[in-house]
Amino acid sequence: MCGLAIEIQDNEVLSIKGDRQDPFSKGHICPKAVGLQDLYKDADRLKRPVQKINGAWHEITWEKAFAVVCEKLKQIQIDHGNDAIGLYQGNPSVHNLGHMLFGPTFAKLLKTKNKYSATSVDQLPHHFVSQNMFGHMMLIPIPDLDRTDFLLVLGANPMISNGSLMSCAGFPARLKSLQSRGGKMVVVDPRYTETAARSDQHLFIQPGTDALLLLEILRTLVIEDELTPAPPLLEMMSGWAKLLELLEELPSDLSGPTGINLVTIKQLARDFAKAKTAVFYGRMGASTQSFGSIVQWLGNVLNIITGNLDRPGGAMFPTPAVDIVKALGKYGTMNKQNRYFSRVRNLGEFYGELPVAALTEEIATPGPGQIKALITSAGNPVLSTPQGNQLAKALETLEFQVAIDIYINETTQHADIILPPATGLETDHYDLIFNNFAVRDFAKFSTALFPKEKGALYDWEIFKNLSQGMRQKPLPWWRGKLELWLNPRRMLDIALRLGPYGQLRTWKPGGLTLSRLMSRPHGMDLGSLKPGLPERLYTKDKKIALVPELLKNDLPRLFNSSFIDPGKKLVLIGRRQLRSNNSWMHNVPRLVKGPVRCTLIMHSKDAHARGLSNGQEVTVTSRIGSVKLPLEVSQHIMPGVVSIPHGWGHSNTTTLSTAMQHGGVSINDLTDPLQLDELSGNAAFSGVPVEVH
Ligand SMILES: Nc1nc2c(c(=O)[nH]1)N[C@H]1C(S)=C(S)[C@@H](COP(=O)(O)OP(=O)(O)OC[C@H]3O[C@@H](n4cnc5c(=O)[nH]c(N)nc54)[C@H](O)[C@@H]3O)O[C@H]1N2
Ligand SMILES: Nc1nc2c(c(=O)[nH]1)N[C@H]1C(S)=C(S)[C@@H](COP(=O)(O)OP(=O)(O)OC[C@H]3O[C@@H](n4cnc5c(=O)[nH]c(N)nc54)[C@H](O)[C@@H]3O)O[C@H]1N2
Ligand SMILES: [Mo]
Repeated sequence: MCGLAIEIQDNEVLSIKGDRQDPFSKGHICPKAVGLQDLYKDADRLKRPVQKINGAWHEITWEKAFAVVCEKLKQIQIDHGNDAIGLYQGNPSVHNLGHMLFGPTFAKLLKTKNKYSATSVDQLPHHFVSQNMFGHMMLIPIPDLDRTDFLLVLGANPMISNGSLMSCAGFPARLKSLQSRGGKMVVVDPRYTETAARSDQHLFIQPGTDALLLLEILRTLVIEDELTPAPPLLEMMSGWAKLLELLEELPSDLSGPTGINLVTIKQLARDFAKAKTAVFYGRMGASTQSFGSIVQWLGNVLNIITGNLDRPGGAMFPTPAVDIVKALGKYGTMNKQNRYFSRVRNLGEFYGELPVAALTEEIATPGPGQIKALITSAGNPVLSTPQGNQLAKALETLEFQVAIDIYINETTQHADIILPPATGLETDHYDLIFNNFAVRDFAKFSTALFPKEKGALYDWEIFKNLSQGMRQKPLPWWRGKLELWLNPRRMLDIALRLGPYGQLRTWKPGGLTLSRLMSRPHGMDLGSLKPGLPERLYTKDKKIALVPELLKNDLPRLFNSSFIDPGKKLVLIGRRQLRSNNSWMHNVPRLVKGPVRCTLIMHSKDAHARGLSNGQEVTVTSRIGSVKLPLEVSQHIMPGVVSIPHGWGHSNTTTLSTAMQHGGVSINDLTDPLQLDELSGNAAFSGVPVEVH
């Protein structure tokens, strides 16, 4: 979403800089954007479909590839039933316009219950909680970063990640302006992160205990300080009495397991409440833990009862040019959860997806409904999902595997056929999804800089062909014609016209169309976030559900949980790095050069107690497996906590020449598929018990 100014000559990139005229990113750029030129030129990137025959890869034509894939998939469904096909969609699928628009049709045609995505190793609790509190799984409150006076960050590292469910295209500058207008940022994180280093206050927290911290904050404000929302706000919610009751009946002092003392927690609560405006922001570390949904719920409650929901400087609902909440409309409100369950472990679905922590067992466990064929698109689950090493083994037992991906990597190397799309600088972009989670309303269309290679296909063209091949019956003639006519630009144009600023919605001259948007290559600023409650709520009674039953009923699991004493045993967390992008940009030399980054960070006290020293190779062992990597002794982590960055572990059987040299190990060879936020099914990566030798 950051504007880029790219200088080119013929087919060569001369320079990539931040676009200062972009009203949203204002010149911000990160190393990944500079790396786009290397992706464009990467000799390891696939341009033609490849098929594995007797262990060796051969280029084949698109016609043959589509024919083989569709024939195989259909045959497997005839032999074993529809659910025998598994589908996993990875992170770039939501950052890719064509994939977003054409992937869903194909997914639906598969008629399988075995659909998975990166959502259940990421933000699933946010959707789950929004569904239950606001009535719509995509109606997610976003920090109004540019106007807030107090930003409370739990489990996020926006100095590195640039904000997530808080798309802000240049967090460092926005933080600077927050602090220069007298605002404060408090960071609660088991590691003294790059963001913590820029904060006004940092608190170490024992991984997985944020829910306890938030309950103590709420008890302080509501019970001790008798905070009561103003009548208009009370009118807008249901469940205030239930909240009072719940907080009154809390077990005494919950602070112990958090490692933060109660006095500090109470002070934090009061600082938050007394700030002119304040906002709780919880992300990966707060979501991918055993109580991820409870944390997101209580964080929302904190924003709501302090009057900070839907007001400038608090948490607000964006109004982007293509409003996914409105576009999904009723679909997003239908409470599609737990309609069916995973075969082996009975994990509930959410909006047609099962938790990806169940994928390995669904492939590896024989019986009716077993996955026999897997399709992955824009994903690398061997490196990104719990017990990835076991998944890799399971993939070898499949009857058929196909990947839509640009690389032969740790996951796609197990495939029979890979269908590679043209991407990056070769493709148009409009951010259909992340404008819905941005701190400012904004629209920008970036046209492809270079044409795709002759004979190459885009993701959307691949999906179009696959959909055609998977249809059991030909479409009625008019649908057929429509399908032929549709492409991402045409679809986006319609969506923009129908959107909140669109020509068809506003009927004003100057209403948004794609051509109007394209005439503004730096993008269009659509203003600060706008209040919109209660109208925007999708709950039946048009009120915020402050204490949804499902969440309240999950509290006993929290209270009965046996927490590890802070500092007593070692627990593992992950981390993100500025020059990494999950698992897939490590083939870009400029993003991997320099000192080894895949290290185990451990507090000096813990290292000393084990007689370990900096740089030494150590073995880290969890219930699932063990990995060896160099130790990095540090003061910048909580004693008792160790950290491995996620996205490494490049195996030398791929064709990623650069990534292989910088291999590292995968944290997900240690993470445990049984450790979940049981309510939503999201993987709980934070706080995996480990031993280090
Ligand atoms: N332990 C631990 N595990 C984690 C995380 C963590 O913090 N800790 N983070 C989790 C999170 S937040 C996420 S989002 C996931 C990410 O996990 P995944 O989505 O499974 O994996 P990525 O590493 O993003 O891999 C993306 C794949 O898409 C391909 N690709 C890139 N561009 C395109 C394109 O335009 N089209 C197509 N078809 N393919 C493309 C790349 O080659 C790569 O193979 O990992 C999760 N796993
Ligand atoms: N450079 C770069 N940017 C990225 C990505 C990338 O790979 N590289 N990935 C993108 C993606 S897919 C996503 S989802 C976003 C994620 O964006 P963020 O959520 O901002 O990124 P993380 O670094 O995963 O932050 C999680 C933080 O939670 C902390 N943490 C771990 N366990 C706990 C816990 O139990 N409690 C608390 N309070 N904190 C905990 C970790 O120490 C870490 O600092 O980043 C996006 N941006
Ligand atoms: Mo993510």
